[in-house]
Amino acid sequence: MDIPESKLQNVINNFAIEGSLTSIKVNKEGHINSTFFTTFTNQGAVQKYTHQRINTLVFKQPVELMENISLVTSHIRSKLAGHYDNVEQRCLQVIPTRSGANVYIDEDGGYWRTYQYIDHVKTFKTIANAEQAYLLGEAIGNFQLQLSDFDGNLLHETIPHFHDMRLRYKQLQDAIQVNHNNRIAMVGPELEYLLDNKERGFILWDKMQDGSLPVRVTHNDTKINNVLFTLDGKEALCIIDLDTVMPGTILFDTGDMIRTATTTAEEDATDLSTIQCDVQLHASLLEGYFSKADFLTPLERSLVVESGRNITQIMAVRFLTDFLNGDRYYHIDRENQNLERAMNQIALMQNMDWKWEMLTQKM
Ligand code: GN1
Ligand code: MG
Repeated sequence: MDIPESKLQNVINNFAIEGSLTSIKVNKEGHINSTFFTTFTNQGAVQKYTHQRINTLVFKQPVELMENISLVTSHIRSKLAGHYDNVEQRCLQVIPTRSGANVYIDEDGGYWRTYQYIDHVKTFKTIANAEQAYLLGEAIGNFQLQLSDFDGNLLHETIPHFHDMRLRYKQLQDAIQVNHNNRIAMVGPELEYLLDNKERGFILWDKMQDGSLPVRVTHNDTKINNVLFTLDGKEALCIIDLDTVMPGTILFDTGDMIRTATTTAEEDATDLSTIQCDVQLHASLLEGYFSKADFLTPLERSLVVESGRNITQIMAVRFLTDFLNGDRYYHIDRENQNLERAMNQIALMQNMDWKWEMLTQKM
């Protein structure tokens, strides 16, 4: 979204930031919110911030969403305090508005928030080696561990049924009816594959509904580029993008972690021959994860590998749905990108199936 700089400056002015604004940069990475980075100078000291206009078509309860983030970050911060001298790199810090709120509402009804920018860190789109995979698994396990004593009832369910596969398949069926610009004609065997694999996809949601999987606090978007690493890549410091922190099964998080950390090609790659689930990365990732996640029930543990396939499936369904609806949900940079994303995810699922025995060997 294009927002005039004067408007941005006005928005930013409403947050409790001292000093003078010296630069504004647009960030293009996320699929949902509009993100801007700024630099301020205050009496010679440079401070950086991240500002986001929350996409209220996706996040219909922005105030509740920020309440969730505020609660969760306070909880994590209390765990970190006294143990690290770089807490600001290990946990998001919400910057309030000048009147002390978590969000600023602009004159057009846009909802904005500001975080302290976390500096001297980097993210990855794919994992380079087994060591990095281990660190990532450890970081997600640690995040879950930090929140394992947090009362999930305190959180709002800001996007109800977010990882409900039954609902996502229903939305796909509806999108087939919408069939924007007769796009169905462009969809090849992808749709058939997803329909053939439908039943298997219900396992996580159904087992959460029948009470056999415990409801805990979940991040719901633990893809690899939401994990901040030190510049030398030797430590995973922080999990960001807490927009979808909600009650759920932790398998949603192991699933997104496996989906994005074991693939040999990023989500937007179009050459399907490059997309594989790397067995070595998978093993190291889970080794790192289990080194922290010592609180799992036997059923949770037994479904961890399945969760990777499952969340890859739900993403394929969601991308294809959005393609058939005319790209109304995910930002795109090129035509047919959502179809290509769906094809990418299906290729990954198929490769996981192909390697299933190896992936489940040590479980
Ligand atoms: C969206 O905007 P981003 O990249 O943080 C989506 C996730 C998907 C992801 C796929 C609220 O997240 O569920 O896994 O794209 N977030 C929402 O890259 O729908
Ligand atoms: Mg997100």
